[in-house]
Amino acid sequence: MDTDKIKIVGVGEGGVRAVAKMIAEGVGRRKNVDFVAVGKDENILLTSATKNNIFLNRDAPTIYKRISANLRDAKVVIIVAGLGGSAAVGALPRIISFAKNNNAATIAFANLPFILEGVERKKKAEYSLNCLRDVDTAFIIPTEKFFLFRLYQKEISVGELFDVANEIFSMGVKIFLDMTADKNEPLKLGEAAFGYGFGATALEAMKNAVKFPSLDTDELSRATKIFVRVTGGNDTPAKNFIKKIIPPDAKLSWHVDNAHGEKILASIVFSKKEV
Ligand SMILES: Nc1nc2c(ncn2[C@@H]2O[C@H](COP(=O)(O)OP(=O)(O)OP(=O)(O)O)[C@@H](O)[C@H]2O)c(=O)[nH]1
Ligand SMILES: [Mg+2]
Repeated sequence: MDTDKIKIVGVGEGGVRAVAKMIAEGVGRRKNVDFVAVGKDENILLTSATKNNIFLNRDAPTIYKRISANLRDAKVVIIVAGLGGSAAVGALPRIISFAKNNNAATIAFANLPFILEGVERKKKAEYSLNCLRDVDTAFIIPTEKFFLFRLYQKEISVGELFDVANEIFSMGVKIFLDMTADKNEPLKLGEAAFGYGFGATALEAMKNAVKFPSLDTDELSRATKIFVRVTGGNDTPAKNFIKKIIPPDAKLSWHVDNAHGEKILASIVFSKKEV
Protein backbone atom coordinates (compact mmCIF):
# COMPACT_ATOMS: atom_id res chain seq x y z
CA MET A 1 0.00 0.00 0.00
CA ASP A 2 1.22 3.45 -0.86
CA THR A 3 1.41 5.30 2.43
CA ASP A 4 3.09 8.43 1.16
CA LYS A 5 -0.03 10.16 0.01
CA ILE A 6 -0.83 13.76 0.74
CA LYS A 7 -4.60 14.07 0.91
CA ILE A 8 -6.15 17.48 0.54
CA VAL A 9 -9.65 17.39 1.96
CA GLY A 10 -12.08 20.18 1.13
CA VAL A 11 -14.83 20.38 3.75
CA GLY A 12 -18.12 22.20 3.08
CA GLU A 13 -18.94 24.41 0.15
CA GLY A 14 -16.12 26.85 0.88
CA GLY A 15 -13.53 24.12 1.40
CA VAL A 16 -14.58 22.31 -1.74
CA ARG A 17 -14.43 25.53 -3.75
CA ALA A 18 -10.94 26.23 -2.45
CA VAL A 19 -9.91 22.70 -3.42
CA ALA A 20 -11.39 23.21 -6.90
CA LYS A 21 -9.16 26.25 -7.24
CA MET A 22 -6.13 24.16 -6.24
CA ILE A 23 -7.03 21.57 -8.87
CA ALA A 24 -7.35 24.35 -11.48
CA GLU A 25 -3.92 25.64 -10.42
CA GLY A 26 -2.31 22.26 -11.01
CA VAL A 27 -1.66 21.28 -7.39
CA GLY A 28 -2.97 17.79 -8.28
CA ARG A 29 -0.14 17.27 -10.75
CA ARG A 30 2.30 17.11 -7.89
CA LYS A 31 3.61 13.77 -6.82
CA ASN A 32 1.45 11.90 -4.30
CA VAL A 33 -1.23 14.57 -4.02
CA ASP A 34 -4.88 13.47 -3.98
CA PHE A 35 -8.07 15.37 -3.27
CA VAL A 36 -11.17 14.53 -1.29
CA ALA A 37 -14.30 16.67 -1.27
CA VAL A 38 -16.67 16.46 1.68
CA GLY A 39 -19.87 18.41 1.47
CA LYS A 40 -23.59 18.22 1.22
CA ASP A 41 -24.14 20.07 -2.02
CA GLU A 42 -23.81 17.56 -4.80
CA ASN A 43 -23.50 20.16 -7.56
CA ILE A 44 -20.57 21.81 -5.93
CA LEU A 45 -18.88 18.50 -5.37
CA LEU A 46 -19.27 17.73 -9.06
CA THR A 47 -17.62 20.97 -10.10
CA SER A 48 -14.71 20.25 -7.81
CA ALA A 49 -13.47 17.58 -10.26
CA THR A 50 -12.01 15.45 -7.53
CA LYS A 51 -12.10 11.72 -7.92
CA ASN A 52 -13.23 11.21 -4.36
CA ASN A 53 -16.40 13.14 -3.83
CA ILE A 54 -18.07 12.25 -0.60
CA PHE A 55 -21.59 13.49 -0.45
CA LEU A 56 -22.68 14.17 3.13
CA ASN A 57 -26.27 13.11 3.44
CA ARG A 58 -28.27 11.80 6.33
CA ASP A 59 -26.52 8.46 6.48
CA ALA A 60 -23.60 9.74 8.47
CA PRO A 61 -22.05 6.42 9.64
CA THR A 62 -21.60 5.17 6.05
CA ILE A 63 -20.15 8.48 5.01
CA TYR A 64 -17.65 8.53 7.82
CA LYS A 65 -16.59 4.99 6.96
CA ARG A 66 -15.90 6.16 3.42
CA ILE A 67 -13.92 9.15 4.61
CA SER A 68 -11.90 6.97 6.96
CA ALA A 69 -11.19 4.41 4.18
CA ASN A 70 -10.17 7.24 1.91
CA LEU A 71 -7.65 8.64 4.36
CA ARG A 72 -6.11 5.30 5.25
CA ASP A 73 -3.07 5.63 2.97
CA ALA A 74 -2.33 9.26 3.81
CA LYS A 75 0.93 10.43 5.35
CA VAL A 76 -0.27 14.02 5.42
CA VAL A 77 -3.86 15.21 5.61
CA ILE A 78 -4.46 18.82 4.66
CA ILE A 79 -7.93 20.01 5.62
CA VAL A 80 -9.35 23.04 3.83
CA ALA A 81 -12.53 24.61 5.19
CA GLY A 82 -14.53 27.75 5.67
CA LEU A 83 -15.42 27.61 9.35
CA GLY A 84 -18.99 28.46 10.28
CA GLY A 85 -20.64 25.80 8.12
CA SER A 86 -22.38 22.63 9.18
CA ALA A 87 -20.13 20.29 7.18
CA ALA A 88 -17.13 21.43 9.20
CA VAL A 89 -19.01 21.02 12.49
CA GLY A 90 -19.83 17.40 11.66
CA ALA A 91 -16.81 16.28 9.70
CA LEU A 92 -13.77 18.16 11.07
CA PRO A 93 -13.38 16.30 14.38
CA ARG A 94 -13.79 12.97 12.62
CA ILE A 95 -11.35 13.71 9.82
CA ILE A 96 -8.80 14.85 12.37
CA SER A 97 -9.18 11.73 14.47
CA PHE A 98 -9.07 9.39 11.43
CA ALA A 99 -5.85 11.05 10.35
CA LYS A 100 -4.34 10.90 13.81
CA ASN A 101 -5.24 7.25 14.26
CA ASN A 102 -3.23 6.54 11.10
CA ASN A 103 -0.33 8.65 12.38
CA ALA A 104 -0.75 11.07 9.53
CA ALA A 105 0.36 14.66 10.00
CA THR A 106 -2.60 17.01 10.15
CA ILE A 107 -2.57 20.44 8.59
CA ALA A 108 -5.48 22.85 8.29
CA PHE A 109 -6.14 25.87 6.11
CA ALA A 110 -9.29 27.60 7.31
CA ASN A 111 -11.03 30.94 7.43
CA LEU A 112 -13.48 32.39 9.91
CA PRO A 113 -16.83 33.71 8.70
CA PHE A 114 -17.26 37.39 8.05
CA ILE A 115 -18.95 39.30 10.89
CA LEU A 116 -21.79 40.16 8.53
CA GLU A 117 -22.58 36.44 8.19
CA GLY A 118 -24.12 36.52 11.65
CA VAL A 119 -23.91 34.99 15.06
CA GLU A 120 -24.97 31.42 14.16
CA ARG A 121 -22.02 31.00 11.83
CA LYS A 122 -19.75 32.60 14.38
CA LYS A 123 -20.80 30.03 16.99
CA LYS A 124 -20.27 27.12 14.62
CA ALA A 125 -16.93 28.58 13.64
CA GLU A 126 -15.84 28.78 17.27
CA TYR A 127 -16.72 25.12 17.75
CA SER A 128 -14.72 24.12 14.64
CA LEU A 129 -11.83 26.35 15.59
CA ASN A 130 -11.66 24.48 18.86
CA CYS A 131 -11.42 21.17 16.95
CA LEU A 132 -8.46 22.59 15.07
CA ARG A 133 -6.46 22.82 18.29
CA ASP A 134 -5.66 19.15 17.72
CA VAL A 135 -3.96 19.53 14.35
CA ASP A 136 -0.19 19.76 13.91
CA THR A 137 -0.32 22.99 11.96
CA ALA A 138 -3.26 25.36 11.56
CA PHE A 139 -3.34 28.32 9.21
CA ILE A 140 -6.36 30.44 10.08
CA ILE A 141 -6.53 33.02 7.35
CA PRO A 142 -8.06 36.27 8.65
CA THR A 143 -10.43 36.86 5.75
CA GLU A 144 -12.06 39.77 7.56
CA LYS A 145 -8.80 41.64 7.19
CA PHE A 146 -8.88 41.16 3.44
CA PHE A 147 -12.44 42.34 3.46
CA LEU A 148 -11.53 45.67 5.04
CA PHE A 149 -8.37 45.92 3.03
CA ARG A 150 -10.20 45.41 -0.25
CA LEU A 151 -13.14 47.62 0.64
CA TYR A 152 -10.85 50.59 0.96
CA GLN A 153 -9.67 49.96 -2.55
CA LYS A 154 -12.90 49.24 -4.38
CA GLU A 155 -16.35 47.82 -4.02
CA ILE A 156 -16.14 44.06 -4.07
CA SER A 157 -18.82 41.43 -3.59
CA VAL A 158 -18.59 38.71 -0.96
CA GLY A 159 -18.42 36.13 -3.77
CA GLU A 160 -15.42 37.89 -5.25
CA LEU A 161 -13.86 38.04 -1.82
CA PHE A 162 -14.15 34.30 -1.48
CA ASP A 163 -12.50 33.91 -4.88
CA VAL A 164 -9.60 35.92 -3.49
CA ALA A 165 -9.60 33.76 -0.35
CA ASN A 166 -9.53 30.57 -2.44
CA GLU A 167 -6.61 31.89 -4.46
CA ILE A 168 -4.75 32.56 -1.21
CA PHE A 169 -5.61 29.11 0.14
CA SER A 170 -4.34 27.55 -3.07
CA MET A 171 -1.10 29.50 -2.89
CA GLY A 172 -0.74 28.66 0.82
CA VAL A 173 -1.05 24.96 0.11
CA LYS A 174 1.51 25.21 -2.71
CA ILE A 175 3.95 27.04 -0.43
CA PHE A 176 3.41 24.47 2.27
CA LEU A 177 3.99 21.57 -0.14
CA ASP A 178 7.17 23.21 -1.46
CA MET A 179 8.46 23.72 2.05
CA THR A 180 7.69 20.21 3.19
CA ALA A 181 9.34 18.84 0.04
CA ASP A 182 12.61 20.34 1.29
CA LYS A 183 12.26 18.47 4.53
CA ASN A 184 11.37 14.87 5.06
CA GLU A 185 8.71 15.41 7.62
CA PRO A 186 5.81 17.77 7.41
CA LEU A 187 6.10 20.93 9.38
CA LYS A 188 4.60 20.91 12.84
CA LEU A 189 4.08 24.54 13.58
CA GLY A 190 1.00 24.77 15.76
CA GLU A 191 -0.73 28.06 15.02
CA ALA A 192 0.92 29.32 11.90
CA ALA A 193 0.72 32.00 9.24
CA PHE A 194 2.10 32.62 5.79
CA GLY A 195 2.67 35.40 3.32
CA TYR A 196 4.10 35.73 -0.14
CA GLY A 197 5.14 38.39 -2.59
CA PHE A 198 6.62 38.86 -6.02
CA GLY A 199 9.32 41.23 -7.21
CA ALA A 200 12.05 41.93 -9.71
CA THR A 201 14.64 41.26 -7.01
CA ALA A 202 14.64 38.89 -4.05
CA LEU A 203 14.56 41.90 -1.71
CA GLU A 204 11.54 43.43 -3.41
CA ALA A 205 9.73 40.07 -3.35
CA MET A 206 10.53 39.69 0.36
CA LYS A 207 9.28 43.18 1.18
CA ASN A 208 6.03 42.36 -0.60
CA ALA A 209 5.75 39.04 1.25
CA VAL A 210 6.05 40.87 4.58
CA LYS A 211 3.38 43.33 3.40
CA PHE A 212 1.02 40.50 2.46
CA PRO A 213 -2.40 41.56 3.84
CA SER A 214 -3.00 38.51 6.05
CA LEU A 215 0.52 38.54 7.46
CA ASP A 216 0.73 40.35 10.76
CA THR A 217 4.20 41.88 11.11
CA ASP A 218 3.85 42.03 14.90
CA GLU A 219 3.29 38.28 14.91
CA LEU A 220 6.25 37.78 12.59
CA SER A 221 8.40 39.82 14.96
CA ARG A 222 7.58 37.30 17.71
CA ALA A 223 7.80 34.14 15.59
CA THR A 224 9.78 31.16 16.89
CA LYS A 225 10.29 29.22 13.67
CA ILE A 226 10.40 30.79 10.25
CA PHE A 227 10.70 29.14 6.85
CA VAL A 228 11.58 31.29 3.90
CA ARG A 229 11.83 30.34 0.27
CA VAL A 230 13.09 32.60 -2.50
CA THR A 231 12.99 31.57 -6.13
CA GLY A 232 16.17 33.31 -7.29
CA GLY A 233 18.06 36.58 -7.37
CA ASN A 234 20.55 37.80 -4.82
CA ASP A 235 19.06 36.57 -1.59
CA THR A 236 21.49 38.26 0.86
CA PRO A 237 19.67 41.62 1.02
CA ALA A 238 16.38 39.75 1.43
CA LYS A 239 17.83 37.76 4.31
CA ASN A 240 19.20 40.87 6.01
CA PHE A 241 15.82 42.50 5.65
CA ILE A 242 13.92 39.63 7.27
CA LYS A 243 16.51 39.20 10.01
CA LYS A 244 15.81 42.73 11.16
CA ILE A 245 12.15 41.79 11.69
CA ILE A 246 12.32 38.39 13.38
CA PRO A 247 13.61 37.77 16.92
CA PRO A 248 17.40 37.26 17.05
CA ASP A 249 17.01 33.77 18.54
CA ALA A 250 14.31 32.59 16.12
CA LYS A 251 15.00 29.50 14.05
CA LEU A 252 15.22 30.58 10.43
CA SER A 253 15.20 27.99 7.62
CA TRP A 254 16.27 29.55 4.36
CA HIS A 255 15.79 27.94 0.95
CA VAL A 256 16.82 29.30 -2.39
CA ASP A 257 15.29 27.51 -5.30
CA ASN A 258 16.17 28.88 -8.70
CA ALA A 259 12.83 28.31 -10.34
CA HIS A 260 12.30 29.76 -13.78
CA GLY A 261 9.79 32.54 -13.76
CA GLU A 262 9.53 36.12 -14.79
CA LYS A 263 9.30 37.35 -11.25
CA ILE A 264 10.95 36.24 -8.09
CA LEU A 265 8.63 34.76 -5.49
CA ALA A 266 9.38 35.05 -1.79
CA SER A 267 7.29 33.03 0.63
CA ILE A 268 7.29 33.05 4.40
CA VAL A 269 5.74 30.48 6.71
CA PHE A 270 6.04 30.91 10.44
CA SER A 271 4.91 29.52 13.72
CA LYS A 272 2.92 31.91 15.91
CA LYS A 273 2.52 29.49 18.75
CA GLU A 274 3.94 26.01 18.76
CA VAL A 275 1.91 23.12 20.14
N1 LIG B 1 -12.53 29.98 1.63
C1 LIG B 1 -13.82 30.05 1.31
N2 LIG B 1 -14.73 30.21 2.27
C2 LIG B 1 -16.02 30.27 1.91
C3 LIG B 1 -16.46 30.20 0.56
N3 LIG B 1 -17.80 30.30 0.54
C4 LIG B 1 -18.20 30.44 1.82
N4 LIG B 1 -17.13 30.41 2.65
C5 LIG B 1 -17.08 30.51 4.13
O1 LIG B 1 -17.32 29.21 4.63
C6 LIG B 1 -18.23 29.25 5.70
C7 LIG B 1 -18.98 27.94 5.75
O2 LIG B 1 -19.88 27.87 4.68
P1 LIG B 1 -20.04 26.58 3.76
O3 LIG B 1 -18.70 26.10 3.36
O4 LIG B 1 -21.03 26.92 2.70
O5 LIG B 1 -20.70 25.54 4.77
P2 LIG B 1 -21.42 24.17 4.48
O6 LIG B 1 -21.02 23.28 5.57
O7 LIG B 1 -21.19 23.71 3.09
O8 LIG B 1 -22.96 24.40 4.59
P3 LIG B 1 -23.90 25.48 5.28
O9 LIG B 1 -23.62 25.48 6.74
O10 LIG B 1 -25.26 25.01 4.98
O11 LIG B 1 -23.59 26.76 4.59
C8 LIG B 1 -19.06 30.47 5.42
O12 LIG B 1 -19.56 30.99 6.61
C9 LIG B 1 -18.11 31.42 4.72
O13 LIG B 1 -17.48 32.29 5.64
C10 LIG B 1 -15.46 30.03 -0.44
O14 LIG B 1 -15.70 29.93 -1.65
N5 LIG B 1 -14.17 29.96 0.00
MG1 LIG C 1 -23.16 27.03 2.52
